[in-house]
Amino acid sequence: MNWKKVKDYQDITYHKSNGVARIAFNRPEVRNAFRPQTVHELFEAFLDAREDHSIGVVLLSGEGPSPKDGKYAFCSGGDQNARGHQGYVDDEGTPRLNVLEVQRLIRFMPKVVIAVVPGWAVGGGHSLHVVCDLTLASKEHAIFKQTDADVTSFDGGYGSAYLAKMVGQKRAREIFFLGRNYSAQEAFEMGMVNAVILHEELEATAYQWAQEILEKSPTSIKMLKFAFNATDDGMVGQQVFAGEATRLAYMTEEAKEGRNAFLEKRKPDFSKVKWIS
Ligand code: S0N
Repeated sequence: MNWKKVKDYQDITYHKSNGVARIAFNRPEVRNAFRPQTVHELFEAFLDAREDHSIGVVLLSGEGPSPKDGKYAFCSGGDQNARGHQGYVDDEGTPRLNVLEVQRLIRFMPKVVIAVVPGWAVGGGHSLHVVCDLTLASKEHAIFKQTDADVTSFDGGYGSAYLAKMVGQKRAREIFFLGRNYSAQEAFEMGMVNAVILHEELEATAYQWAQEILEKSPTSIKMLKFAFNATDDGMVGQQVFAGEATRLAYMTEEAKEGRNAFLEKRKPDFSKVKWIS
């Protein structure tokens, strides 16, 4: 796969290879829980991947296993040690919930984001896998669990409402209200995991899925992602989809004429443009 490190981070790892970016939580000793520093780094890396025109697919995963007990994790959500009375407190004492900004970046970036789940996906970590476009899970080690109702820290956005679109209302309510553990196979059967993969093949399979996607037409993938999003994202979904439609319109002769006419201080001449139906 020949991953090249993009930058040294404290709480995440960030690599690129052949059109694919790989961003991974790197706090395996706390099951890859995120603190404000982690979220800040995640946001920066996702932004970089979004802006890099050579990147078409982003893999989001978790480093491991834990040096303490050998267990794997995707992410166990917000770091409960960093949680003060008002939220997750950063080094300057500011309470923050910026993980929702990372969710929106994943949701609205014009590239495919795949959650590669090697172990626990819990709480806000579960919500992150939900918001990714696809999820691949380790057959032996992935466990899906929602503890939000145990720790009074609930995701009332994509983590729950969008999950319900995926697995159905009854199942989503069960996941949140009971907070049980679900294996990769159970998560697959519910419709929130795309494939259950042997652990030792998980990373290579994710990379291969990414390469398959990269063979497709980038404009089609981008428009399809935003089309899939649009029905659930209301006016913002429409805005994102329509923004891409406008970008396509900019590429026409018609748009050139509109711009040139303004710059040349004349009436635009659209007479050559057909009213194609
Ligand atoms: C992950 C669990 C189930 C793993 O259990 P296991 O394998 O028995 O390991 P443990 O012994 O429990 O853990 C190993 C070590 O890791 C530490 N640790 C684990 N998780 C966390 C964590 N989240 N924060 C801090 N430390 C953690 C353990 O303490 C232990 O350390 P040592 O070895 O020193 O004892 C199990 O660990 C578990 O249930 N973890 C907690 C999961 C949890 O409740 N997470 C928070 C849930 N809530 C959110 O994430 C909300 C986040 C949020 O930002 C949000 C807010 C509003 C709207 C949206 C969101 C959103 O969801 O994004």
